[in-house]
Amino acid sequence: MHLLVTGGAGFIGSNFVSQTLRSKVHPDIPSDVRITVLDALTYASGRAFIEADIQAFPDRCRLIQGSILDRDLVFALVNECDAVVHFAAESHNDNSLHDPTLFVETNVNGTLTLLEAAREYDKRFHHVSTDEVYGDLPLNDRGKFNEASPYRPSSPYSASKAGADHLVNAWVRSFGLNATISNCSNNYGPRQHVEKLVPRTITERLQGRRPRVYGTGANVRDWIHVDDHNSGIWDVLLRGRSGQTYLIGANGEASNLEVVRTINELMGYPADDFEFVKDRPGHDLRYAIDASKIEGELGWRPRRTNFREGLAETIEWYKENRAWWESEKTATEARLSKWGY
Ligand code: NAD
Ligand code: TDX
Repeated sequence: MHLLVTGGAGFIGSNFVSQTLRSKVHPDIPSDVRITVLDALTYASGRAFIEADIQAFPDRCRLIQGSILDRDLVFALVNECDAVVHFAAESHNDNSLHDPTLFVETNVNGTLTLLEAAREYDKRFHHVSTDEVYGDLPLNDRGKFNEASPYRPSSPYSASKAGADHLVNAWVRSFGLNATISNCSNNYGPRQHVEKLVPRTITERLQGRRPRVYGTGANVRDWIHVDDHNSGIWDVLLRGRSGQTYLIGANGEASNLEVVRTINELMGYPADDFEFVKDRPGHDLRYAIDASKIEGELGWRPRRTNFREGLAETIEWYKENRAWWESEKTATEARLSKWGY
């Protein structure tokens, strides 16, 4: 099996590539799977992770630096592979509020280019999406998103991901493309860019500053370890039905205050040693996933459900990998502080 993994140098994609080559996260990964990573290597990527994989598996992994918007390149690479796993995206909500055009170009037009290539060469296509396409849920409520939830995206980022989802479904219906979508909740784990809540909080502490909480900190996210997300992607890739959407989530609801307090405690600081900063415009209140479809139909189960333990491991990873994130940290903090965060 030859996979074309777009965005395979990013947070979730690079974990997917590394774990797949080592036959981890899922028991049914074909032992001869080969991977071509197509990644533009933007600020959010970790080239070093893929280079290490290429060194460990020179016959099974390669990296093509290029854009999913490059039609000739995309068509050539899709033609060579058996299936596309599409992670590539601009992924940060705050950035999307400041440069929406880039998000629409990458997330919508980039997906369109890939879909056209998959249609031309009749390839299996899996689109990695987010629960944010469904907007948000009320705080202090027990309701959850499921596959029938209406699309109601709030930010330019989530609107661009919603647009891409609609394109995928239209290519199934209109052209008979063999395609699936997974919409996952907030991931955490190693290799996530320092602009996101968990790594930002950890690395602020490691550089001697206090974490920042947007608004009141009451907003709830449904946390899942990146390995559990990737095991779900493998289930959908191997056994998902074309035209179907599968929601992936691990019952990991926590408010931002709870996340920051837990990281503070795990790192030896008083729980409430953080600063409140301004709120994100249009800030989604709460996400929560009902994963019963992927559990019932495909037998997927999350394994890394102890969030405190997962956070402790993630903290260790950031302590041991300063060289990777420190180079991005200064620029990221300059950007976020300019916006009042
Ligand atoms: P990320 O920002 O860490 O990585 C994105 C990768 O895409 C980077 O390596 C970047 O270089 C690459 N990329 C960007 N533009 C490109 C282009 N034009 N051509 C080729 N490559 C390009 O993102 P992530 O957190 O790993 O998210 C991966 C996917 O999963 C995204 O589609 C995102 O919407 C989705 N998702 C993320 C989460 C989460 O919590 N992080 C949750 C649900 C879904
Ligand atoms: O310093 C911070 N303080 C803070 O309170 C940061 C960086 C964030 N926050 C808040 C904003 C959100 O309520 O924490 C929450 C999480 O923020 P992000 O890490 O920016 O993630 P979010 O906006 O929830 O989106 C993430 O999950 C869904 C990913 O970035 C998306 O790619 C994914 O689709």
